[in-house]
Amino acid sequence: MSEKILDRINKTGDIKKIRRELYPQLAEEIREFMIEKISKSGGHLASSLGVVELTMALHTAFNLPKDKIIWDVGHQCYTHKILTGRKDSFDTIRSLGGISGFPKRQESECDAFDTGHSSTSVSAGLGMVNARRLNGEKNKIVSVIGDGALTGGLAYEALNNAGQLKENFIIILNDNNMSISQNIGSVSRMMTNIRTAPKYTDFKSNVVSALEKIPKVGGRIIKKIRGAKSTFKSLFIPGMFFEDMGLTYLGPVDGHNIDDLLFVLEDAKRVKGAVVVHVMTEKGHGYDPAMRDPERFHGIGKFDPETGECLCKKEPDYSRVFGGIMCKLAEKNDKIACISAAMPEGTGLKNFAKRFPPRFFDVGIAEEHAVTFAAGLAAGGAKPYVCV
Ligand SMILES: Cc1ncc(C[n+]2csc(CCOP(=O)(O)OP(=O)(O)O)c2C)c(N)n1
Repeated sequence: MSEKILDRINKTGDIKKIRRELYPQLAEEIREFMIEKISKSGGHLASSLGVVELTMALHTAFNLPKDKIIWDVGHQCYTHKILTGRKDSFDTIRSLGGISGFPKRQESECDAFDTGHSSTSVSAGLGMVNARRLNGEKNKIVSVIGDGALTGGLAYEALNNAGQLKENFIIILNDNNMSISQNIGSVSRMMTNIRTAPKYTDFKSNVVSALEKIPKVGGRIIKKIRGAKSTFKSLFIPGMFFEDMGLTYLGPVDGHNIDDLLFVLEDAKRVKGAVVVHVMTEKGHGYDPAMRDPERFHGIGKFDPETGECLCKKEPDYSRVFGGIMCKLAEKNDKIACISAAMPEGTGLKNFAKRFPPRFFDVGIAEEHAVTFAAGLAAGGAKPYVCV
């Protein structure tokens, strides 16, 4: 049997010793490892499978633990744990006394921030950037936030604040077009527009390389183009929304292509101020059952790694009982409405949503908004239940 590259990954920084052409094989081995382990313990598999290459690129481009990576929610951190000396503890993941399924500072000096709740990473990262200045340090700070987490208001409060920043702060937008379920709302629609827009980056580099060939004049035109932000860029820049907030936007970039990721990360390091790197990933990437049903594999119990079939008992849980009762109540009372903050499945309300669509509201990962929205519904005579 040929030697596994993953056998050479035992502590933080080991990935940097692996030859670049072996990275795709390493990514495959990490996925195999993760699927095998999580099939026995259960866990957040689909999100972690989606960021294997992104995590490898981050660990190559940055120096941990000096540089800091803040994982939003933290459920996508399995590759990060594998690359930071915790591979051999994976048999204990999510069990009493074992390693956590989320980043934990007490577990590793490479876990920069304890997470769990969504949409906090930009605030936490911005705080660290300011602490860095106060301490006179020079390390890099990277927040990784999903498109689902970007439906949470807290993220915008932080982006609004970050727009004024004069020093480097890298925000990776991990866009897989999914929250736990389908992502909702206009931010999600905006992302789709960005994804389908003509590739600004390709266009830009084509124009620049064509102009560079023009002696003398070319350089001057390039400078002008780079300066003409609002007029020229708005025509082609998909991330104008971020640029208008005072952040630099780079991307979109293929999140499963490590060379492209490394290239854009080097660019991001040079930006003076906050920079959003828009990375496109696929939830569940590399494992057919998870790619077919990323929602089921978001947080899954024990399963058969060959088929992806669930091995857990189908006993009714609290959420399912609750969902059933809400349906019964709603049959009798047409004022009853349910509001979920991106958790229709987790709150047992999928069936309610299907049966009473006008009375079901998925408001995105936005609990504060959900509660105030419910107060508004109640003022209008409805009987709202906020389910988080
Ligand atoms: C405040 C809060 N509300 C709800 C959740 C439940 N939750 C965990 S992950 C997740 C979806 C996150 O989507 P995204 O950020 O796009 O990451 P992905 O799973 O797609 O990688 C949700 C709603 C949470 N962790 N925190």
